[in-house]
Amino acid sequence: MTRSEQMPETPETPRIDRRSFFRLAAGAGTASLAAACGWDGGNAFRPLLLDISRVNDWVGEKILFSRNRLAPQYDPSERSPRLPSYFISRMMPMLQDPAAWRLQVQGLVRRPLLLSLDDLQRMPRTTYTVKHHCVEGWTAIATWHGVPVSAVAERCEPLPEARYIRFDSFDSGYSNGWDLASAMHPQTILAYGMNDNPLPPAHGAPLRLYSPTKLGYKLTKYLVSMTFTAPPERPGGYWEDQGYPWFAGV
Ligand SMILES: Nc1nc2c(c(=O)[nH]1)N[C@H]1C(S)=C(S)[C@@H](COP(=O)(O)O)O[C@H]1N2
Ligand SMILES: [Mo]
Repeated sequence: MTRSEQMPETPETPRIDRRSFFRLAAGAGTASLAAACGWDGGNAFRPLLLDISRVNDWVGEKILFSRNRLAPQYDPSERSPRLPSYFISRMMPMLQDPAAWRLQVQGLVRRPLLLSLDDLQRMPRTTYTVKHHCVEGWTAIATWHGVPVSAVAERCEPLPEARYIRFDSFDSGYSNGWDLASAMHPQTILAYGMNDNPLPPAHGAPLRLYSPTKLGYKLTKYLVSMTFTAPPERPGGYWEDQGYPWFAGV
């Protein structure tokens, strides 16, 4: 992995005026919106990608978000030969005692849970081969294996007032806030496997959030807990707090 892939992304302040907001948003689904802008996930479009995500934040929350819109899947033969790894820490975050690791499910739930990796692997399993979009400009196709977040929600029984989930990691304070609808999307999973193998340390072992409908920085690696919250406590996130789009749909 190259040095630059590990360097923190520089926060930018993307600008998009209200008129282009409306022009871009009019009548377009989020996928065709990206297509209409000529975005193919290529390297040259980083600022554009950020702008599209900004627009999607608004489009996604206010008009077009559909919990059933599925991201395209690929054949395993289309996997990228190498999946770049990205983490903010200087050293790869590793657990001292992996056997003692548990996922804590807490907050506004009827049944708080403490789940081992075995527990998670015994729950409903989803596998998909999808494209990852990092806001820095790289994309990569990989296969992910895990349990849908919705299956965990079914077990912990969120209270009616729960609207968000905060995902926390053991990677020096990296976290992300998600709206409940995005978290309940069928392709939002807690992944413990990648490309038919256990999740490698570089990609968030033992457990990371994954979704092909969000930009990479929403996908919390090195998970330790998920906490259900209610408004006005919308949980922020490592990049979100520095001005990156909170909804961050692709
Ligand atoms: N804990 C933690 N999760 C993280 C990050 C991080 O630095 N720390 N980086 C995010 C970013 S910007 C991206 S693109 C993806 C990268 O996932 P990968 O390393 O498996 O390719 O993880 C996301 N999740
Ligand atoms: Mo990223």
